[in-house]
Amino acid sequence: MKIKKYIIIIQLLFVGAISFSQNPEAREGNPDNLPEHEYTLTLREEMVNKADKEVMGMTVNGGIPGPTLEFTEGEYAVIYVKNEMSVETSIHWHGLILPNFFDGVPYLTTPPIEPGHTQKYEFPIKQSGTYWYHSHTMLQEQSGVFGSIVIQPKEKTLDYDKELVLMLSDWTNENPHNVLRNLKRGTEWYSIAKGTATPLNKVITKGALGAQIDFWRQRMEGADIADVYYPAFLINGEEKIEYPQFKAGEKVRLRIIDGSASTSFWMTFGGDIPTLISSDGLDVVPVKKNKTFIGVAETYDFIVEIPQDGKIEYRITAQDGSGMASAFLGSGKVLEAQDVPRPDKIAMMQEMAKMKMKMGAPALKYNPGKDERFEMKEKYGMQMDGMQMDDSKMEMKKDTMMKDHSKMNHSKMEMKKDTMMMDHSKMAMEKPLNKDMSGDMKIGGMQGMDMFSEYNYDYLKSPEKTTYDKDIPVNEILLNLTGNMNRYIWSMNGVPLSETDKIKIKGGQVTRITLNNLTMMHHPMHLHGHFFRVINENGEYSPLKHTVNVPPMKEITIEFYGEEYGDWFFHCHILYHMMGGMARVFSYDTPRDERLAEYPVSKLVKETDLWYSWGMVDGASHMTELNLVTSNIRNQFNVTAEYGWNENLEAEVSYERYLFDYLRVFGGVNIENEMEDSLDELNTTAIAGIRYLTPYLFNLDVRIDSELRPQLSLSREIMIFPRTAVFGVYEYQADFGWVNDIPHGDSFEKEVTWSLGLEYLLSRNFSLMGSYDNRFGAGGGLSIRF
Ligand SMILES: [Cu+2]
Repeated sequence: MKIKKYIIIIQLLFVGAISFSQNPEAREGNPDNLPEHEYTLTLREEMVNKADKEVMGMTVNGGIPGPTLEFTEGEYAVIYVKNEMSVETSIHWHGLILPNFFDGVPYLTTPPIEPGHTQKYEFPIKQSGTYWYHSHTMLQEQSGVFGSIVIQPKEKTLDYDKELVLMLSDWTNENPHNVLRNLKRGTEWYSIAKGTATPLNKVITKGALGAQIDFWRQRMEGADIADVYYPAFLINGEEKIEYPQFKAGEKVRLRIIDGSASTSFWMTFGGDIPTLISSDGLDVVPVKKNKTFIGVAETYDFIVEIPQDGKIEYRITAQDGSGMASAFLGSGKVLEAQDVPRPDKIAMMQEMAKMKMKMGAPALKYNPGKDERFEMKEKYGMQMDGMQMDDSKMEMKKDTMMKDHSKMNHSKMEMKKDTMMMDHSKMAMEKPLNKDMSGDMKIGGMQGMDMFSEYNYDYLKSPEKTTYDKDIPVNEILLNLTGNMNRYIWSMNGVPLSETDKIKIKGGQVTRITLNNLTMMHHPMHLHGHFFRVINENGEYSPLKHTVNVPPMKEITIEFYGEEYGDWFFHCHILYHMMGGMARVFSYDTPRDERLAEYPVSKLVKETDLWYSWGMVDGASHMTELNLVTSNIRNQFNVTAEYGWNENLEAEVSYERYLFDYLRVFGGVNIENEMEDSLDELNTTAIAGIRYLTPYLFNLDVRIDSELRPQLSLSREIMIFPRTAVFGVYEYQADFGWVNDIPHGDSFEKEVTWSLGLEYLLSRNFSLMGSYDNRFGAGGGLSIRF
């Protein structure tokens, strides 16, 4: 019923969009004199105590999370946002259908809020449900700028007594900008701190060396689930929180919002199985469901009944098993929520290797202007070859599958859904069944295909049909989700936001987007200002959502009817992925709002291509070394200097340009001592060459210097034990006497340099190291990262 209303409203809006598209301002204000509901949000930088530490956070009205904004459908929201911080900010109203100008993406739709300024947002409330707000300025949401929005329907349709907002979040004691810098430099520290690192000894113990080598061949370290280390996960700002006010027999509507910067959770409930009633603010066909996944920025509403004999534990477990938080509803003895086991990353890697997944789709293409979306989809991801099978094996296969599913699920219904999901997932099943039945297929392959089926959305069914009229033209868009863990660049179709134009969409059309995830990570994709259908097994009753989680190596199709105007942001809601470039602007190609004249969208785009700098100093008994790197998406500057106490020196400054993920060209200057163990003569040469990350993750450097001496070097680092890495460098330089005089009788001179060492990570910034270098000898000391 409500959805029908909603569709009528947006259809009216569409008519409005046509008549007013030349003047968006005409669509704003409160011409119908709706009852106004006013709030003021004050943003401050202040010390907060979370995870047992006082650190600087960003609060809304003094808290993290900020206050709940409560409205009733049909009201007119007037919200003043006061920026008392030292940096500019913004607020986005996540999931609300509102005039483009108030969507709150700075420089795209809305001016940023300068320090000391107050911005007024105003819009009619046209929907009901559970939503939220957060800063859309860089990583401020991670620091605490978020809160919930609850909109009551005009007439209550669901039966419950009380309600409670549960705002989920992840908390770091680090400055979020520093977190991103650490991700860019590729330190292993976060996975060590989380206890999710998979060093070589663990891989070998589990018999997964073959899979590991297969991953390395594709330039992947392993199956990764989450990147950032968080000392705490929070529910309404606490790791454990009690709600004793609920009495036995009361039905409580839980409004759950994942306001995390980068953490998705498994939610489990103690006591009776709760009823899921709504997703992303909109009602769904009620379904009894306990263990439920919530992706970053999604919202789910459940109704629980407080038991006679205890309190319900509502638990969130971080997707990678690195932590949890609980809320308790009611009083008395605890009815514990089910444990969610930590995912086995090594087993995942083994499964993926068996599935012959083709990884390593470029996050950064050589020519971003060239349309290679379809080639990319064909070439990477799930491979069809070698996945055929004969009939008898197929039977056995199905059997195994069924058994596996019944183990996992509790009802025949769910089992059916999972099987359906496999059909949807575009992979092996259909093709071998319909076509060539010869060949073989490994059992593991099939089990592997199941790996991410627990993330399907088939339990979400809209109470009303959500299909569009068949006569409406459809615009198909393919977006491969791409990423590079080594450099922490995230993109779509191999093109980060900074290297692309807006994607044009049209009013009066259905835009159908295929999201094809070619990475090892989940991406919760959010479209501003629209609800889209997430096509699932419910067909015409597929649910409407504003955020959809796309699991690794899976494909999901969404579609929406264009009835807006202006530009709308579409991005991964893992903030660090968005800031790494996984974002697009969908544009109705209507005139830009004049109020944005001073706020070019290029500023927003540049924020996804910032320069990050890091460095390292080693002080050891045989040598000292300095490394400095400054890098953005395409460019990098490097300074390295090694000095042996035995008076050997090599220093180098270089600039490199990334042609694509793995290949860069570079030029620079190198200084070396001429004679061994003597600094009397230093030789300065210009250098130029290429650097390439090879399959199996070796860094290859091929160069020539101004004395026309070619040189080749290879280096590699491998985590062999928890916290312990081995590293090696081999360098071969030849001199054919093209410039230099070489001793009579020789046709060339060679110089071989090599070193081999061990590093033990003490903390994020400190390591113990020991190495042998054929120039400097053996020794040990301390490494400091900064
Ligand atoms: Cu992402």
